[in-house]
Amino acid sequence: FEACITDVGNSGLRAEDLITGRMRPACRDHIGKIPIQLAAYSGTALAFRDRLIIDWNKTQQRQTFDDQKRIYYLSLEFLMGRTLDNAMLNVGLKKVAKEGLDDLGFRIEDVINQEHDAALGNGGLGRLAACFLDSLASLNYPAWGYGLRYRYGIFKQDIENGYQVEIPDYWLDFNPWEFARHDVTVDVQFYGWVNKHTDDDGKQVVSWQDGELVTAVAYDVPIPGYGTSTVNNLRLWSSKASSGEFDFSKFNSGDYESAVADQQRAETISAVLYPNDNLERGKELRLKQQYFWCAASLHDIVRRFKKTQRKWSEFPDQVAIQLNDTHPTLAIVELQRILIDKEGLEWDVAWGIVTKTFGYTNHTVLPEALEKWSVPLFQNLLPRHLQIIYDINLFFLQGVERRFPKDREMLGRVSIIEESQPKMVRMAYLAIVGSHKVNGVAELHSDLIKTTIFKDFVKIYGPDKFTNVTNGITPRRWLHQANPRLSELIASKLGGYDFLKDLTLLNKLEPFVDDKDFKKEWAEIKYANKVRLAQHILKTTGVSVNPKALFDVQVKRIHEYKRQQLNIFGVIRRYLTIKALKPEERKKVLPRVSIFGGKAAPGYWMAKTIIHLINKVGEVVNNDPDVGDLLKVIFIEDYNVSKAEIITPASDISEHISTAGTEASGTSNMKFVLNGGLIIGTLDGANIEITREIGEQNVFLFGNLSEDVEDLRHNHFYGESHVDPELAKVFDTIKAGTFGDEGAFSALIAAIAEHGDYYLVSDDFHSYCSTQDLIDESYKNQDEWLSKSILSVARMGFFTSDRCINEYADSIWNIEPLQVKDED
Ligand code: 26W
Repeated sequence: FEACITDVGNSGLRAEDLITGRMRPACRDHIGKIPIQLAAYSGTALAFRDRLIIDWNKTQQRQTFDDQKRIYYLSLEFLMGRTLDNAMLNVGLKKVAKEGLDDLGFRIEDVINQEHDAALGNGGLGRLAACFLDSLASLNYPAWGYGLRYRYGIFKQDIENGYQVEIPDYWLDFNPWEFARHDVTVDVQFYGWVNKHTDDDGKQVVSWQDGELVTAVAYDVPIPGYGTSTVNNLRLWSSKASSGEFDFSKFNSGDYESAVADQQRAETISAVLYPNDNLERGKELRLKQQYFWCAASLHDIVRRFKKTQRKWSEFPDQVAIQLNDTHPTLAIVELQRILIDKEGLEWDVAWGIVTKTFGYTNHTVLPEALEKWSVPLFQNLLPRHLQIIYDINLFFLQGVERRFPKDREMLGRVSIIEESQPKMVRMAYLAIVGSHKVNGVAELHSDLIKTTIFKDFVKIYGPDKFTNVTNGITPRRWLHQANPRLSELIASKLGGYDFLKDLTLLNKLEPFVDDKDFKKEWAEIKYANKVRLAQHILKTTGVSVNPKALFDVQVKRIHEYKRQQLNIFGVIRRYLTIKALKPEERKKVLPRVSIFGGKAAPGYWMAKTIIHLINKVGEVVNNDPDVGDLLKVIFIEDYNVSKAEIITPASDISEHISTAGTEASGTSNMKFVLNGGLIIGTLDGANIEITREIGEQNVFLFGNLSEDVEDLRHNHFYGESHVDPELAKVFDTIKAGTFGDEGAFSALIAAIAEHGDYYLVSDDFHSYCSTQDLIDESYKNQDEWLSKSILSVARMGFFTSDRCINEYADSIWNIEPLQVKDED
């Protein structure tokens, strides 16, 4: 593959030639010898990249010259997906490229599809970071993203005999969107010991000595904005053995193997993205990744600040750092360390600067996801940081004690150090103490963190430190790119594409809700999107689905709290209902295709069991002649960003059915509604705000409320047996071996029937099923359904990540956009 690209380069074929069609005959011959679509992709990508570089340089110069406050977004995950289509949109020459490629005999879609997804993330948190980068650039904010350049992104998922199999995702063979900056490196220290001594002036000096060094090398990725020439920077760090570290003595003495092993150990740090979503496992390599990335980023930020020769007190006026969950919390400690150990500031002065600089976003209340690191692990890997954490904790607890002298238990509850065996560092508490603002990602979630996991901190700091910024999505990728025909139809009514920059303009669609022709086109577009998905399903699974059926989609990470098991149990009930009907009664049944997709963490056995059950149900249902087209069950392999771009526009109903109080926000709910799909959901996360915006009559809500969840759980243990009778029938069917070896699914059933049903599957089952029945009825009235779809889209303006970024900028970062003048 690499050779092909080199061939393109050696052939003298200029990237621009591919686009404009001015290809010399010699090149035409040459290109015939290599995988032609790849050559077309690389040529097109390089051409657009050339254009981006110019604006990228200008933007960086402008931001340096202007020297305004910048926002640095620290995230261990950036789930970018593909870049070419987005680059074409933002550069604004997609039409030219399309025509050029057409002339050369290429379809632009095929060329776009050549690109490997940049899948440096697990799910919601990583994709949110990618949407934020898009909005920051589109709104001209001086912003940098900082992350890790994993050699392997999230694994590729194969399904074999109904089981998930993980394949490594090596994605860097040819990546035209990154620029190695071998001139930008940082040496990062690990292990070693702390030396405290008094210098000649009687001042205490602390230094961290020995241990090992690993070098961080910067790779820069341009982030173009839409409708502006701003191109921001995403800097990803890659690890390699430090040149000081590569042990030439070993090498020369013939100990070649161990010299190479050292090198590999260094490279391991940025080798692979941890595939756990919402589960903390406490692995040393993960802590190494976190420190490596925080230290390199902080060093870079401080280096940039120092060039301006400002006083340290101005640091928070120049720098805002946002922590995307607790993963980058060490950045707080690292900045304090730099200021006191290296720059010689007094503790209190330094700490004042640190707390004004950081903001922390919480993305989950699940207890198993809250990061804790064992003190002995810390002591070994980052001895100086552990001391600083102890000091932060000491001063914090002293303050708490003064304020709440009577509450003896408070200290133990809020301590950054948990007094367990072994002791643990509670990263969320450290993040709160070290930040000036803490935010949740949807209203309910922000309320929940204030009343549950962070309740004591609200008492200590007062409510103003805690705020809400409801998530959003970029309409450029999730409407215009994913659903070009819908975007075009909207633009035709709104008089242009301004809505892609100001999504509230969508409300101008409301008057068209009774426009017959408009509705017809709206329906045709949905149908065409369903046909496209049906083709994908046929190609990848061999199952033919009827695009006229209701498409019911649940795509997201597989997790018990997201309740794909509730969905598949509902599907089994539907299957049993159809089977029990007489042939003439079956004619009245509305055909449905239940579509699932998503990855399970490799070590999450229960999630893997759910995938297995979905596939086994599919095998039986899809081949049952009694059922035919009335029900199909599909599991789409390897769900990722580019598949989401095909799936999202094709749904009639999508499912957002987490146990109330468990899904912090959800963002796919927003994507589906923005594409004219309706949703079935619980009163959880952003579903609540979506309902408020688009109107209750346009959402299918069901299930228990978050305030009742605790009591219900309690009842499961102390009340009588609770399995819903309809659900019990489903369990009996599974136990009878209808879907193969019943033993394979016994744990899934036991979790509900015997082990307390933590996620309230049985409690919500009845309400879920009757709401699904209501959906069938509603879908039969297509005219009304279309009205709901149009009205919903018209009222989705709030959920753009542009609004969200403006809220962060105003209420947390205190930064202004940097206006781009025409002559720039
Ligand atoms: C330490 C392991 C780990 C890894 C990832 C713990 C937690 C995470 C993430 C915080 C999980 C995540 O992606 N959370 C999702 O964040 C989205 C963006 O805010 C929300 O929309 C989702 O509701 C939330 O589950």
